[in-house]
Amino acid sequence: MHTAARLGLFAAGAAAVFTAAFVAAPLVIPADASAAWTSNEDDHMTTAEPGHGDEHTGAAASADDVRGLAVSHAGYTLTGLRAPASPGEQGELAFGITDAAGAPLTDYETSHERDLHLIVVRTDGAHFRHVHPVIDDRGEWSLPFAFDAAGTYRVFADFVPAGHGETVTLTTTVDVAGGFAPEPRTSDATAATVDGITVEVEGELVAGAERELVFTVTRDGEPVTTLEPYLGAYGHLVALRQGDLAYLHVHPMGEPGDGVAEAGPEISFMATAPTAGRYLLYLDVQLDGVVHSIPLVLTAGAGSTDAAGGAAHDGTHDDDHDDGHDDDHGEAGR
Ligand SMILES: [Cu+2]
Repeated sequence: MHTAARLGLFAAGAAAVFTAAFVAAPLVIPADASAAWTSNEDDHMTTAEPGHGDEHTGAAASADDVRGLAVSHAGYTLTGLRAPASPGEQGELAFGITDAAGAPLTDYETSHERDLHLIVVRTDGAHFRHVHPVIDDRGEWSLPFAFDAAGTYRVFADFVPAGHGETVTLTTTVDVAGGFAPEPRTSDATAATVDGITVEVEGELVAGAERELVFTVTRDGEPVTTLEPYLGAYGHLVALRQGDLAYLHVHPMGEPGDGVAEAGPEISFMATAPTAGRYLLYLDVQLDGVVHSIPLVLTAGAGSTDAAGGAAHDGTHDDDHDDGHDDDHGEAGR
């Protein structure tokens, strides 16, 4: 998918070489960052970098890498979502995808070993689920489902329509009744432990540039080297932009059996953050037949001038994040 675009972005990002050391991104991004994503109060001149297409605006750059903001895209529409209405209610999550003619879409291309990937996450980033519904002969996708907490959830359907050749990510919301206790992600989290499995991430996210993120998996302090293939890789990474939960372009480096990718303790992904700001990462790994989702949080620094709507904070360099912005992410430096 988007091979040309991806290569182009990779070339743009190649100017700044990936460094293993985690660099704390010092930008202060307010919780309501939507304004900051489209404008910038800095009085620096926007400086176009040689070699970057001048017409390649932030909007164009973002369009390649931001998905999952619309219920309808490229003629495909997510319709008829049904879900349990309250926490603890055992029910079914079901929906359909229609094509441009309004007919149910029944032909899909397998991607990452499935015809459709479904992500369900509460809007504060909590209660992430990555599941795989099954389709019936009328084109309705469904799976048994129960919410474990109240709140508003975003549902993402990620799929490749047969003959379309590109991934489509559609989204809708579902409200689950009851008392809602928000769990906002107010700081970066470069390490987390779930089910006794600890994951630590190294690498940085930079607006408009592809970067490698390396995740190290340990259990009881010991490196895990027995990760099992899951969805065609040794891990699956979902990255969402805090604020609008835009769905990022992420792809694993290598696959089981390629002679390069190893079954841990390190697994790598290439990720492109469309804009500066905080991102919610969810790494799925499979161990002993069980899939575990580990949530992490990273802040992307402002990158090249053709990202973030041309809102470069300093046109003279891409790699220096220590430019005097207050740093409220002290824990990010590990
Ligand atoms: Cu999936």
